Amino acid sequence: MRLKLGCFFVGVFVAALVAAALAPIVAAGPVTLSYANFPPAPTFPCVQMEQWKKEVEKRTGGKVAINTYPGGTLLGAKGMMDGVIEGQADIGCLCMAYQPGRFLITNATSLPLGIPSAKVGSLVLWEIYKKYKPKAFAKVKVLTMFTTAPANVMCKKPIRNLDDMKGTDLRASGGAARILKAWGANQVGMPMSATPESLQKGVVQGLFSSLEVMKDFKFAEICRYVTMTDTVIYPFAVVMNIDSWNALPKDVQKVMADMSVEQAKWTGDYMDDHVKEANEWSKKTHKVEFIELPKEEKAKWDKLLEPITNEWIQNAKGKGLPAEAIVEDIKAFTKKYAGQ
Ligand code: DTR
Repeated sequence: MRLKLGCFFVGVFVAALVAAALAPIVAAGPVTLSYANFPPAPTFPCVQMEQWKKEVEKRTGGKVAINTYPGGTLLGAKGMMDGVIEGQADIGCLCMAYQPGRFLITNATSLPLGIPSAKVGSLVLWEIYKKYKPKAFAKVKVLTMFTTAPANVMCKKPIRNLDDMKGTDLRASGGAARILKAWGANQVGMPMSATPESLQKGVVQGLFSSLEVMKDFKFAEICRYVTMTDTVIYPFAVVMNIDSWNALPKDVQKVMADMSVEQAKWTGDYMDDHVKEANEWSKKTHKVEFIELPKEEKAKWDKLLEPITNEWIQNAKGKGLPAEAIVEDIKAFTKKYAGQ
């Protein structure tokens, strides 16, 4: 009896200890994560961020709460990767074109290789990431990747041929910058988030990007002409601080990892649909003229882009990368996904 009573007290004591140890965990509620993004809330990188947040919170049954920071309120366009590595945000969304040398492999998807849509681009990019596991991402957990729809020229003046293009101040970043130079424009580099002010102030006359920005940034109010080139996509990545990732419960990690491709596809679909909607809106609301280049003219534009892929191959080879294989893979994956 005495022994039993002793055991009872020891049991109560141990239970109390365990309860005390667990109390802060239970009381702390869900794991809270910060998610930084550089452009304003209505733009597509932030729309996909909100979609991901909603799904993760739902699928983890409230175990995780994500606080989103659009508009560069936590980290800006160029500081995103390092900010996440340093833990200033748990998660961050970055446009790889803004640091072309740093993301050499994944930026190969923005070579003029004929990726026809954001959906195809996003799936191709994810395949390339998975296959080559670039060192640039060694210090983070990559949650997903996606791309824009192909880029076109938006301008204050009509651009109908290469002569119109010559010397025009146009904004673009990364691989797309090289393209504008090939066409004879005066390329000005800056992140998308800096573009509205530059257009307002007349620093640039237009820009080269996917067309959803005509609506999301209201560029159609200023740029009344679009020249259709459907040239290259811009790749994006969503990365997570490695310590924040390692601290997550395994089942939460699984929810996020399982969403990688799904999120890439969702974003691609959203982007492709949204471009169509933005084009209709631009025509209707601001009478924007969409200029289709005649066949012979388009052939001239395309010819000027031919050396670009070769240049990239030479540069990447010099850095010890299997450059030709990467380009061939991008073409093969594009064929696979465009055919579906
Ligand atoms: N085309 C790239 C990336 C881009 C396209 N749409 C948006 C919206 C918000 C931020 C970036 C982008 C660019 O020109 O920067």
